[in-house]
Amino acid sequence: MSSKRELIFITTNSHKVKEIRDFADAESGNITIVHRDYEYPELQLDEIEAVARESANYVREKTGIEDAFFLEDSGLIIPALNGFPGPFSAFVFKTIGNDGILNLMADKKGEARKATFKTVVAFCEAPSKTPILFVGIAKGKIAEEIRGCGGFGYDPIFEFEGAEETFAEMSTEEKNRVSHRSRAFGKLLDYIS
Ligand code: ITT
Repeated sequence: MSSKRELIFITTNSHKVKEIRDFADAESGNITIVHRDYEYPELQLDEIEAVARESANYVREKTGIEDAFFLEDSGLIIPALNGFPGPFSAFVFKTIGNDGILNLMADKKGEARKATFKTVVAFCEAPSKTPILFVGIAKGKIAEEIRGCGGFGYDPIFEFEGAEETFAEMSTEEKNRVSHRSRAFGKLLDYIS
């Protein structure tokens, strides 16, 4: 008989599932990630925390899900662009993409290229409980050009601080060692263990 605990992860993004599964296997071995590909509306709120929390509330109410689940909202924050694209990262990626971000950053040098990835995991333990949030960040900078073909989304333009490579030039294992997502999810693993 297996003593593994199942944890439902609600996302439409298969790359997120791979990263979370790999991290859970490496860190715990006791957690089975069950992927539910449920699409909920991309809420346009000012904070990534609010998007994660309200998305979890939406899923809880709309689906009537009884089991514990989590979802997460992530974004790229560029201080030199006043925090853009932040909570609007999904829309911005679909519209202007990595080339558009590089164009907006064309005149930014040195410190002005700093950027932060942020993930907020929202965990619902039971239908009657409000979501608990776990935040993870990864600091780095916007690369001068698109590099690498691993990862997804903004990975080809994000260089983790102190690293030569973009996230797209790293393996999943390497990205998981330092990423915003693994840091946020690691806090959830600590909470439930
Ligand atoms: P779900 O909401 O269904 O989970 P999504 O892809 O819409 O999937 P987000 O809203 O959290 O996920 O992502 C916002 C944008 O940021 C989206 O364009 C992603 O591709 C991008 N993104 C999120 N995490 C990333 C990461 O680790 N590396 C690079 N880009 C990322």
